[in-house]
Amino acid sequence: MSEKILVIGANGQIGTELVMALRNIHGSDSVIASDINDPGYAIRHSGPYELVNVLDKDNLHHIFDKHRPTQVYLLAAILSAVGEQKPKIAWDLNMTGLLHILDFAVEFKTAKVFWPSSIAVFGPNSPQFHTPQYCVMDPNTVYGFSKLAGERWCEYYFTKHGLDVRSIRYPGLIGWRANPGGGTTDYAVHIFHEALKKGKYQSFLSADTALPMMYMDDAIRATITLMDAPADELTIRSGYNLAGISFTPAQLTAEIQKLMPGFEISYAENDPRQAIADSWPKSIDDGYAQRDWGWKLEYDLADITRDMLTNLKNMI
Ligand code: AKB
Repeated sequence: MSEKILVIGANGQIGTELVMALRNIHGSDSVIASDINDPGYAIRHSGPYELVNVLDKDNLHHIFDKHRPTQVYLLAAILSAVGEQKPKIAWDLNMTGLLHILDFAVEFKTAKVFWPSSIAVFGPNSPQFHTPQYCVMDPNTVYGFSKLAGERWCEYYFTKHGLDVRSIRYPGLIGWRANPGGGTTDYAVHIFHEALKKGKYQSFLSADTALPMMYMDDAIRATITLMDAPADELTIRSGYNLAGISFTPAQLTAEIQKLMPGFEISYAENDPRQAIADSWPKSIDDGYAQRDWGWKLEYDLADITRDMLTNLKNMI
């Protein structure tokens, strides 16, 4: 069957890379990029594009009717740090947007839906190390509990409506093609830009704040692998834990300094993102992803650092 894939939130950190990866696999005309804002050059000139506000139900219905997508990736969301500044808006976008997509996917018989969850579904009473798939989950950010509620909706639509929804609890994502927007893990991208521009960086997280992170190439590969996996091999319809690698700002700094010995780091105090990071796991157990769809990480911290600096050098 030839695919018609709709990616909503195509201009974001994941969307920018996922659209291009999907167009390489399925052909440009099969992947419709969409976002609330105009796309960047690469997306606009490599295939079809629609302006879509996921909260505009009538327009979204029209887009589903027009394209009849076989797969939908819903990536439009407000992340953890901005979510704390605009809690009601974040809840509305993250929840109402998801419910629109789930309803239209049922109505138009969309074969598969992907929706990103996050390590933010865990909270201060979740186990902090090797956090398992199933454990206490008491997220204390709006983003975190919108992701946890969203996972419950995804599993509910799978059970009640037979909708093939798939999801990953992404760690912090690091990539050079697009910037993250409004997250707590964003420091791990900003640090590379500032290292190359100014030779120094002030981290908004403390030196010893360990968080699970993943290189974008691994994250895109994980997403596509999960979406290609046989449905009957998937045992989780909420969101799969994905571990990535865990490191602190101090460890990332040391890795950058191996390639840029003069790079300097300082640490801000009292940044509100510190409390968010402190409520999240330090490392994750992703045994279910390994077992169900053969997940295996490729990029370690040294690989990420080398790749980021090499690619960003040509852009900055
Ligand atoms: C954030 O920091 O909010 C995101 C996430 C971990 O989901 N990158």
